Amino acid sequence: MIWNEKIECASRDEMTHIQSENLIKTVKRIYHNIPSYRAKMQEKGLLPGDIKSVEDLSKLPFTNKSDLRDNYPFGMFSVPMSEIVRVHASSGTTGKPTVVGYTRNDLQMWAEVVTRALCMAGVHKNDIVQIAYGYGLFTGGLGLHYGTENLGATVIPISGGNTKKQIQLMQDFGTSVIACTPSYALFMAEIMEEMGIAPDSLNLRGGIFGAEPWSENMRREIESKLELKAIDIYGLSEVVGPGVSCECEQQAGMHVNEDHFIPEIIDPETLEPVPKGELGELVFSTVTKEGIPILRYRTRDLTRLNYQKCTCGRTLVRMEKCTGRSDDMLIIRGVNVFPSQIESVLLEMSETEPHYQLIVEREGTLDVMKLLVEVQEQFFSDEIRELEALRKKITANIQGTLGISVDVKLVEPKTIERTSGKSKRVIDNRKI
Ligand code: DLL
Repeated sequence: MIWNEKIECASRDEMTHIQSENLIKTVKRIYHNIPSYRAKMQEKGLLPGDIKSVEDLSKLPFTNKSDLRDNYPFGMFSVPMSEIVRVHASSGTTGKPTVVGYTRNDLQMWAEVVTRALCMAGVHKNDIVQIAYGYGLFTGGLGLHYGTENLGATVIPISGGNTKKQIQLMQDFGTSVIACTPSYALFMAEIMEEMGIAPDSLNLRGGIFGAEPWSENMRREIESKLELKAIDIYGLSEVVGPGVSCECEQQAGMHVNEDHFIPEIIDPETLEPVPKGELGELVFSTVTKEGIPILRYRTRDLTRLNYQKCTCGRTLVRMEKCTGRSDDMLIIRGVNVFPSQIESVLLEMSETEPHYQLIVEREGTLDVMKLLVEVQEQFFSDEIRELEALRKKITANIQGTLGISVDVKLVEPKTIERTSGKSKRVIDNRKI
């Protein structure tokens, strides 16, 4: 089902028209209400009247995560606090969290885009949706919650963690759709196996997975272990939360709700837009938000855009699965390394689990990369020779893919920390 056919199947001309009208309003709103962004526009000699359509988007200055931090907590809000009905925040890795505020209209818009996303994923009114994203300041839980209610499906608001109970409720309530991070989905599959519960004894048919990067291999693993269709959902708190984009049942890119969030792809070095279809950093401008409208927000996520009409009938532009972030990309001895590449190698090997931790140290002037890898139970042996052979095999496979050496250490199954939220795959101890 397509939730809002008029918008989701609009022609490019219609979409550009809607975007341009709302962009003009948003630029005015921001210029008049957010002093820090006004100052950036003034620096460039720009007045709101200079922005006449989406064609002019690239004239505008960027917004960075640091702008939100510098204006902590509410300095980027464009309405009085009496209009704000909810706040969320994202913790980030360092410093103060970034805080976002929603007006009543914003919450309605957010519910609408999440509902569209769920329909894209093939969820319908009769589904029972277990929401195992964290509820709280994180946008995952409440974001999915209101979108699911708006669709009319049944919500189980269990939040993250308490894995055995999650599985028990799946059994007892007949959960048909699970929403959580992909790494938590894999963890649940592991616990299910331990509990002796076969996936076909459950009613699960769909999974709405996002909030962290995951590979196509990981998708296949989750789909086969949980016997469901795994759908990728994307979003970030600064833009709205989950529902910025989502895959449809074709699993061929995530449709961006571009009547609300206009995407651009830029070269993260030159900051210039890249030619259509090329890989680069994703930038968003929100054009309907009231609480905290944001122009040209640099997501640091790397992807490309596809403007072709999808076989599902939607014309909303699609973004490819994010291959990583321009800033979690590790540069090790001059080589760009994405944690997702390592994950892919491990998933291709039958002896290993996709649970790993990458520890980067600097010894003298040299970067050293240590990789802890969990070995599958049946391959974990007392024979040093066997383990050493396996270690060498993993090392060779990783080196073959990344082009740099890595010090692999095998660890016992289930020893790398699991979380119900975003997994922490990389520990970078270098002081650069
Ligand atoms: O993670 C919102 C969300 C919740 C999305 C639930 C999907 C499901 P933040 O905590 O602000 O918001 O983190 C945003 O997470 O810039 C990406 O780097 C990453 N991310 C989110 N979804 C995906 C995805 C939520 N599907 C940051 N694939 C983003 C890859 C993702 N990365």
